[in-house]
Amino acid sequence: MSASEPGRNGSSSSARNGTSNGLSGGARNGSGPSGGALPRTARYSAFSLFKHGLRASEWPRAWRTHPIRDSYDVVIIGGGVHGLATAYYLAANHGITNVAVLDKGYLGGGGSGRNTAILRSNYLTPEGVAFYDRSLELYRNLATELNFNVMFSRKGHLTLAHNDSSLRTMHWRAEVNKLQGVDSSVIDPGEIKKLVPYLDTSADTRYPILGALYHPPGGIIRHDAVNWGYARAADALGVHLHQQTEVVAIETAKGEVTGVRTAGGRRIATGTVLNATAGWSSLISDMAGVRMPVQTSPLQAAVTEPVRPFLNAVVVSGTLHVYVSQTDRGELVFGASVDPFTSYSMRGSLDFIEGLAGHVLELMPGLSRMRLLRQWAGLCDMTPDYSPIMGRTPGNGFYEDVGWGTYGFKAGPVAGETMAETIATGQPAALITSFGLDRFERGELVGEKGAAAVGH
Ligand code: PYC
Repeated sequence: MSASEPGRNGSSSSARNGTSNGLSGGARNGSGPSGGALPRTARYSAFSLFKHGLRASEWPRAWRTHPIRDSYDVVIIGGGVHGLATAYYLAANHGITNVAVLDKGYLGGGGSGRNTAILRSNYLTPEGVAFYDRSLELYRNLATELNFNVMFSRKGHLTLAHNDSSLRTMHWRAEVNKLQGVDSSVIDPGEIKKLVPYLDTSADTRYPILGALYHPPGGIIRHDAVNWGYARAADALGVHLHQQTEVVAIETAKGEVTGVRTAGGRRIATGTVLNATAGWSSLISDMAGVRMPVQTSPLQAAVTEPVRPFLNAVVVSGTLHVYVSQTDRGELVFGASVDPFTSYSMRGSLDFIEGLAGHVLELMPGLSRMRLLRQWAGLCDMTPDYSPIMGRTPGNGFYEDVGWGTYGFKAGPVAGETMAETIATGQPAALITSFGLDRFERGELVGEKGAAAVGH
């Protein structure tokens, strides 16, 4: 590729191959859009499945373990979808491969494996719509890009309105979406019933359904597969993934990041640290001396036994504080609003499950005999305006990709792509310029509360 040729996704080849940030980018290792060959990795295909079946041979491990190096160009704290995607795009788009992802637990064990895997881009602000729509586009092509079946299922997404004020917000969102080229419209109860026959759309319920924001491109995906797909692809490009490696300190000298320390007593030298954690993001930021306007609350979810496919769309009701979708295996996945207190607890509560069951039955009385299998919680870092905090902080070499509230999983790919560009070039990527920490000083908030699935 010549120096003047634009790279993929509009990133310049100077950003990809060398950086104004002093990070050593090189030629890309061969990964690429639309499933270019990933080095050192067995490609998954019908043929390789057949071959492995015939030989009864083991599949190679999806990613390797490595000794921790004394130094890396970039250290990413947090091995969820954001951290893994950033590592992947640093390597794939910018040729920066001397990268470590550190996680205090296991890859995808935090919010990335605890969310309800709903994808959508029907947000309220132009900035939010453009950002999440790029994520949806990346998600749509992810299976091919990563050569990993992430089970994206474009079911369509319905946000129900049970009163005039939410109907007004649905119209508002639909108009903002359309202006950004995103397919959303308000539909009436008759059309809703056709899409989801099991919904009680009659007028004599406690909260009659007046209409819905219908967003056909929305859907669900298999969240673990997304994490594993990015981990495998990042590993294949040379990124080191270190699980059970908790960061306990970030070292700085004269305002510049110089390294991190792990709970195991290791010092890792680096000039660039990305905080891609959820739940503990404000504690990690504190280590670099950066205060975050973030409060952490649990968000609970639950899953039922599998039943035959009957639910053709993701259904959300803000008034009843519930969302529900059916996985390809047939389970119903439910969630609600964040718990009304701050906490780091990831346990489910009886109170939640009782409220959830009552609300689900108001929407779909036919589900009264379904049995719940499991419930759990994840941690949501809520910001004052429900938009994330992304980009470089005043501490040189310290980057933030935090404050995702209840939107984090949806944003994984685009957060990875834009943070990789921001780190590689030293300039905020165009899609994240509104999400900097300094917006709180300037009072230029990006209010996305109105696009929350349910009231929080
Ligand atoms: O914003 O669609 C959403 C959502 C669903 C669950 C958590 N957030």
